[in-house]
Amino acid sequence: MNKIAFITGATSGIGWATAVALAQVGYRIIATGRRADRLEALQQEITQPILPLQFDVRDKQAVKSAIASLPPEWQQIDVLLNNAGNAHGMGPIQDGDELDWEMMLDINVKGLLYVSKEIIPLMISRQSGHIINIGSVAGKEVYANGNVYCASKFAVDALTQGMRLDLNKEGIKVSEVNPGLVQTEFSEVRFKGDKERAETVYKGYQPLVAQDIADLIVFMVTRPAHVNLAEILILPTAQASATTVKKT
Ligand code: NDP
Ligand code: 8X3
Repeated sequence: MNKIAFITGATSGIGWATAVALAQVGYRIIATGRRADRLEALQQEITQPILPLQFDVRDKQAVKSAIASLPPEWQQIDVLLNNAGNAHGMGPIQDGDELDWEMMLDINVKGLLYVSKEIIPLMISRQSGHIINIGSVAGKEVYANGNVYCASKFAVDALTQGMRLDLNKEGIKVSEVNPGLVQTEFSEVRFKGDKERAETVYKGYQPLVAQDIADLIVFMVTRPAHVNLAEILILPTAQASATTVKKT
């Protein structure tokens, strides 16, 4: 196989696990994120060719120049995994912090757009490709105190539907994976490094792990050309909906 997957947020959690899993089934990996040391560590873990690209998805110019710098042999991207994202803070809307709001909208929504804008033309030129956006159960149901994070993931859901409509005639598959609670660095980031608070999110039930999502993505990208798993909600067995697990 000589396929290429471009993964945003490959330095941790779902993105890291998917980079490793896709490499194991033969993909060459373009791994992106802000943390250079993590990109180096990922390179050590993967035996397939891997190209690290360090940029912040909020920085439009950095996104453009990183993708423009791809050597010709790395430009035939088969899979784009739009995964980079996080929640920042959790609380009632009236107590919301504008910087947190900006981070979530700039990273989860605008960052996804900036990266997609640079990669879609490469896919259109080949009339082929598969874009997988990581949404969330929080993009399907709003939970108390989730307000702006949920809004960012509702936006990912709308963008996925829009991309699928617009890119269908270009031979590009567009899919969305909507996980429930997955134990990653997600809660640590949400609670600004408070590990104890982050751990309480996963106490008393078995959450998903990043590998569960990676396994699903491997399944999605290995379906025949005529099959698109357009949207998948994947929950821990212990979670019935976005609202039934206490998050703090
Ligand atoms: P992690 O915190 O473990 O990983 C987040 C990844 O996003 C990191 O690789 C991080 O890289 C990257 N990232 C964050 N901000 C930026 C930025 N400004 N520029 C570039 N990269 C960035 O969390 P998860 O693996 O859990 O999250 C991955 C995706 O899954 C997110 O979109 C999240 O919303 C979604 N999700 C997570 C769920 C969960 O319960 N964990 C459930 C449903 C959806 P770096 O810091 O190196 O830049
Ligand atoms: C992450 C899952 O339920 O904490 O998207 O919002 S949740």
